[in-house]
Amino acid sequence: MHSAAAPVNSDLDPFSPEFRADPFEPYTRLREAAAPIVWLNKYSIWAVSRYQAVRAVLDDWRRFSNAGGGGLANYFLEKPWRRPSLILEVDPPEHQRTRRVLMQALSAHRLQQVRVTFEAQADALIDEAIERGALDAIPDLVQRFPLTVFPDAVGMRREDRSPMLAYGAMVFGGFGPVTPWYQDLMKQADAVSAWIMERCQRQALSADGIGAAIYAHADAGDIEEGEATLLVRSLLSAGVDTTIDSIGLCLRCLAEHPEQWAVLRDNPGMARRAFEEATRFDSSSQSLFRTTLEDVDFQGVQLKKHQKVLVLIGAAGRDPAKWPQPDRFDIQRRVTASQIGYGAGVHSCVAQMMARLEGEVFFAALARKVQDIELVGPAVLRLQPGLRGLSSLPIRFTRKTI
Ligand code: OVV
Repeated sequence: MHSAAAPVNSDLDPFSPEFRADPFEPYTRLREAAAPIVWLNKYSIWAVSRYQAVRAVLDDWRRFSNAGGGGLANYFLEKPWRRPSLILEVDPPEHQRTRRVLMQALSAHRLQQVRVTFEAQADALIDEAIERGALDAIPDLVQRFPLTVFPDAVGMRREDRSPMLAYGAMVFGGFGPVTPWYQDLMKQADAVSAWIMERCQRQALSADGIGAAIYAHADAGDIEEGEATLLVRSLLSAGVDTTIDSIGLCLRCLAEHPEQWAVLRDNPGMARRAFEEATRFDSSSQSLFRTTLEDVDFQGVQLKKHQKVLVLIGAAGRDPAKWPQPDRFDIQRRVTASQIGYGAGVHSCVAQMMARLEGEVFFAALARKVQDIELVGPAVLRLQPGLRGLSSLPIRFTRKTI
């Protein structure tokens, strides 16, 4: 006679400033724990961190649901702060219907059409940055690129778009715990949400953008008009901060690894691979959530129905069981086929080809124009819950001659 072993548990707090300042050491401890899934005492949630276990959870949408919400909040038990996303926070079969619409709106043909304007914008911003001398690359360069090209491609009008960043902070901060910081942030929620929802309406969008392509599916009867509005909201929620932070972190990787920068600078055609490696090594999306739909036996560990599971894709990207020398940033590494930075399974990032296009275009332009990247001050990470990203990256570029 014996009872099941007590689950492995941990006091680590993945939302604490200490953890967020350096998640990679605690990731190692979690991966090396004696079980493939670990109970986090502070939040009463499970966490997976090994590559194989992360893939197993993400590939198992029948038991690990998205309908319980994209963050720590459990929508099976509590009311969401905004209407749940029609793509992120639903399961198949509903999910396929909305996913198909976004897939078509973000088609390869569309990406090919926008590439030249992305390139022109990257060229102009990088030229300006080189001319300025020392600058804070986050506000003065990196933020401006996705904040220009992505809403332009969606078909939003040109105006001060900073409410998009405020909204993104709420959406991604809202995936973490309710703290005084979060409650303070949410004081602007009504005003910022109203600003966003206005821009998601059909009449606010140009006739030839990604937004209009989504509304065309409403005209075709594939989705309701109101669903089109919410799918545009998904683009505005997930489409700007994610790439800003990933491009910012990739830029820091290159600045801190001059030998890798030299390889890229001499081969601008490697820009896509450099961004791909940064998306493994240090990406804006470090974690996501699933919620169990039933009691689950996960590789011998017993989970109960409606429990939250933190899926640490950032830890999976550093798993030595999957990646040789995982803590080396190496732009020659072949990452794409096993990339986990965009998630995996039915919910893997629907706009990942757009994200890759932005990264490729940005770093190819940088490689063509810049000789040296000099860090002129300390890089500063945001330590509040939300995406991983930099608030500051003081840098000086020197222009390539010939
Ligand atoms: C992947 C993601 C992140 C944040 C928001 C959404 C999706 C959304 O669909 O609203």
